[in-house]
Amino acid sequence: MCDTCGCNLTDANRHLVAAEPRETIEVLENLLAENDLQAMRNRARFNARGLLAVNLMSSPGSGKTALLEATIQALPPGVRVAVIEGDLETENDAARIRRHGVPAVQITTGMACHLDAHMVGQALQRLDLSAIDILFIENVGNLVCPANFDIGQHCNVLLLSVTEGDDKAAKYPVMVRAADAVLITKTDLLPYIEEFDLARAREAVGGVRRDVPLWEVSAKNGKGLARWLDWLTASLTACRAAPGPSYAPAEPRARVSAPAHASRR
Ligand SMILES: Nc1nc2c(ncn2[C@@H]2O[C@H](COP(=O)(O)OP(=O)(O)OP(=O)(O)O)[C@@H](O)[C@H]2O)c(=O)[nH]1
Ligand SMILES: [Mg+2]
Repeated sequence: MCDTCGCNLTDANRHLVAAEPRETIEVLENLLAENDLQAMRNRARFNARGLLAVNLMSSPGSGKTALLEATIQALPPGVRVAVIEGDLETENDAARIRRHGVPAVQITTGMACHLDAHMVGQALQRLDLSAIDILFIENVGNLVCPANFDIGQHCNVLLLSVTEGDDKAAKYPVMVRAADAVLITKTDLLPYIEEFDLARAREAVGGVRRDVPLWEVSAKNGKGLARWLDWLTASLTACRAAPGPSYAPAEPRARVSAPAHASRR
């Protein structure tokens, strides 16, 4: 499906890759290297402004936009927020965010199943970064590819909803490995979905990463949001305490590590 990350391989074109694997790998490596360079530029811009960039990842419909809407309403006054929305098509999610009086830029990726650093770099030109404390980037709904592309974010937040089943962390471990925090969403539906076992869901996450902070939240009834908001505001403080304009990660793909407070939870 995706134009750039290699997941567009099909039975019809697989022989091309098999015939020339080295060239294919080289092309993909070059694309990733270019992406990483742009991601560093994005991150340098964020650091120059002292803003925290949070990348939200999940499968389609897990509640990323709903969580953002609830977060916008619940954040302390004075924390200025903007959102970059990624979807294959439509302005729907950006429109939902703008209804809360928050600036939102919609990226429509067409065929691409993840955001890349160049897309985000272009979207940044439509935002006043000096007027933002936390920039949320809602990635395209997909439980694989978004984890592979650095877009300049400081932290990755993975959403797993109770409607998806409790085994997703085990089946899609790449996402868990990339996550700085995991949220189990739509917990207000737990009484109606007997098959979902919270303990099993936690075990599935813990089986991949023991140290990742994990909370249950409901955007609908607001339960669990307080811990998420605490983590966000503490992450903003930690991010601002890091070196500013001249900051650049030692390794191109390295993210600013999860704030120290996060791993203690
Ligand atoms: N009951 C309940 N429904 C929720 C909750 N969060 C989201 N939903 C519903 O789930 C559906 C999908 O929510 P979205 O916020 O659009 O999900 P998304 O992850 O942004 O979806 P994409 O952008 O398409 O990937 C909507 O009908 C929401 O109203 C929740 O906490 N509880
Ligand atoms: Mg959405």
